[in-house]
Amino acid sequence: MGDRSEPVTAAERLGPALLGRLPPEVRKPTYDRAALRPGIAHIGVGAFHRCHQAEYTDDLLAKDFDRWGLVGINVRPPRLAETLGRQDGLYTRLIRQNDEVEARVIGSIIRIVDSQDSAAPALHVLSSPDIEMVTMTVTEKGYCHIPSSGALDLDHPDIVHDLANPQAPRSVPGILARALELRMTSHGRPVTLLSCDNIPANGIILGNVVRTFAERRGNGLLDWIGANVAFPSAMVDRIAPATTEADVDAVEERFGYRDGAVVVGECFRQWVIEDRFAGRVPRWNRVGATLVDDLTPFEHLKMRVLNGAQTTLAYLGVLGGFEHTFEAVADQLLATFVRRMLTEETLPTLMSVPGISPAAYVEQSLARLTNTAIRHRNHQIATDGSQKIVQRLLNPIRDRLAKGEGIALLSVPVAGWMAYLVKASARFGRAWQASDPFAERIAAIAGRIGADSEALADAILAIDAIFDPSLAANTTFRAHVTTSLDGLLSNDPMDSVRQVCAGPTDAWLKRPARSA
Ligand code: CS2
Repeated sequence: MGDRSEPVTAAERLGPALLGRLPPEVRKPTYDRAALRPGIAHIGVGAFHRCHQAEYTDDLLAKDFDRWGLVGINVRPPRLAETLGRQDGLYTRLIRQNDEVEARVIGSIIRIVDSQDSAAPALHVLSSPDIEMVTMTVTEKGYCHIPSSGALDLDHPDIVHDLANPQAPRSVPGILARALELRMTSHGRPVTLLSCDNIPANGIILGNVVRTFAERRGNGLLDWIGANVAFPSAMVDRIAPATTEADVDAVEERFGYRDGAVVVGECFRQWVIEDRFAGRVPRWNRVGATLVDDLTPFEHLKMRVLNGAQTTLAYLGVLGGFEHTFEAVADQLLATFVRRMLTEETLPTLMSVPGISPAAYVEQSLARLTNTAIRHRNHQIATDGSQKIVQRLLNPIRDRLAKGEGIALLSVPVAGWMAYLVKASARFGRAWQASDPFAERIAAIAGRIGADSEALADAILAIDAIFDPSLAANTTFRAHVTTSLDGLLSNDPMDSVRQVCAGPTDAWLKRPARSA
């Protein structure tokens, strides 16, 4: 990184005035930013959006200039005004592969809107006739759906609020339904709402939650949506961990300017979008995105393999004392476990994917996770596991059980998620702070039950918002989860991983459970 030549305070901040004076190794927008007009709105301007959809849009503007400027909206913290806002939407996107760094300033975000205190600023943008495409990365829990069924969670406090106050919504589904209502009653222009979150059939789930609101309005909104709004599903991929102070300092040390909105990602990127739109659409397919009729095989591949591996390494990694993914996958035991799980159990559940060899995809995914410059914390990936394990682990488990196939390996990270939340509870000494919508409920279960693994597993499996009752009742699944949880809560959690790796998995199931 070289020595810091000037104190931090002396460095100029990134902004339009600096664009002409950037160091030559930093790529910058080649198009006329001043000519851009708002066309796309994005909700949830985090590291992932800045590393993915905003970069694709920047590529498109460079290649095939059109007016598609992005308006970035946050309806939850952090506020954007102090970072991206001060920089006129400009930020540095670093691609890192071990010791190599590639830097580029992205120019596609032309306005930012902080709408954390009230939905009004977001509604103003989303209902504008200029906006024809709304993309979003609002995290899995932002959809306020029930993970096991995909339906809107009518007991969610924000949903209860929004159904009672539809004109001043708080939740993403409530905000979108209100924006559509405003569009219907003003200019009536069609729009595509494109989810870019890692939930299965994300377009269907988004459509479900928004339509549930519309139906209750009873003012023709549901029919208007049917005729004027598209909810395509999409699979998005690029590993882009939360930015750290060290990343911001690294840009300053290396390139000499201050950028409060730096993002760091890996080289790999992928975007597969269901070809079903309303209104005008940015031609992202001209810059690497793929349009398909059926997204399902792509999303299963990505969520079950890449995300399944990340989630497995995150829980087993934390339990084994590893901070980041790349450290967990460098451990021989965990690497062996995750490769066996993916090849023996996950791969056979995948549909054939046009143009991709699933076996090669597994190897490529594992290789991506070894990148030492991507410092993805296991605790970050472990966050909100209740919203992630259905698509990453439970769906492949369910598919295998339906065919009478073994699930000994895939059950281990499910128990890993349980052990992670149990160990975060007061009763188990608050080993770490866990963030998950079900953390409190599981802490209460742990407080009540203590160290009886079988009773713990029973009580957690009874949470039907996560575990479909027919899966929870399956005796094979229950037995594997209980045995794994018992091992993972022991003083040597890695020993149970070692055992399952050591031999034929059904022999492992016959091991007597450690007494609670
Ligand atoms: C990660 C994802 O935090 C997580 O849940 O598994 O953010 C993952 O890095 C992306 O889906 C990669 O495309």
